[in-house]
Amino acid sequence: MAKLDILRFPDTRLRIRAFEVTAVNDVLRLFIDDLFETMYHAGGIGLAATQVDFHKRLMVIDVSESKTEPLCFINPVITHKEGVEIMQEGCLSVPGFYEDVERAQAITVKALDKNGEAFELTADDLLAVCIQHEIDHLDGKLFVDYLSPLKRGRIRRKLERMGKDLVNQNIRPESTL
Ligand code: GNR
Ligand code: NI
Repeated sequence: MAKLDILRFPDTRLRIRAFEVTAVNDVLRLFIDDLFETMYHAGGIGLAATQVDFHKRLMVIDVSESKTEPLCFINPVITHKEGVEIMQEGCLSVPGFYEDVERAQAITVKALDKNGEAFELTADDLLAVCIQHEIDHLDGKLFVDYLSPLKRGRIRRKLERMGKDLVNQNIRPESTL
């Protein structure tokens, strides 16, 4: 297992649109383990492969308090959206910043699990928001893209000014889960 480095906004590699996964094999499963390890270590509730500079459509989530409900989504597609919800979001690639974002309140998503088996899941509230946030990453999109250019610019400049070391050691978004 290995903990991977998380890219930070405004790194342009976060803008790459991830490719479909074509084979779910042992090599991919080892990488999925690394994604979980990286997410748990960073204190996040989700992590998309894009955030560790791996551009395949793959993401992991665990929104449980106990951190014992790992979910893995390969080639996820949202098939239904319902309602609207505003939630304060954070992102491991935008450490230390939390802003309100409007998304669908409930969704249905279909994907492959880590055994390559298709499944469908209906989710609402935090899990629904997290799934939408992670799929955005796979499309090269960040929650700051929903903010005003003024707010986004401020966040960008602050993150550019703060040292990478300071950010990685001291600021983690888990405080707003
Ligand atoms: O840890 C995270 N918390 C969070 C809170 C509200 C909405 C979305 C998220 S996802 C984020 C982890 C992350 O950056 N995933 O890409
Ligand atoms: Ni994120």
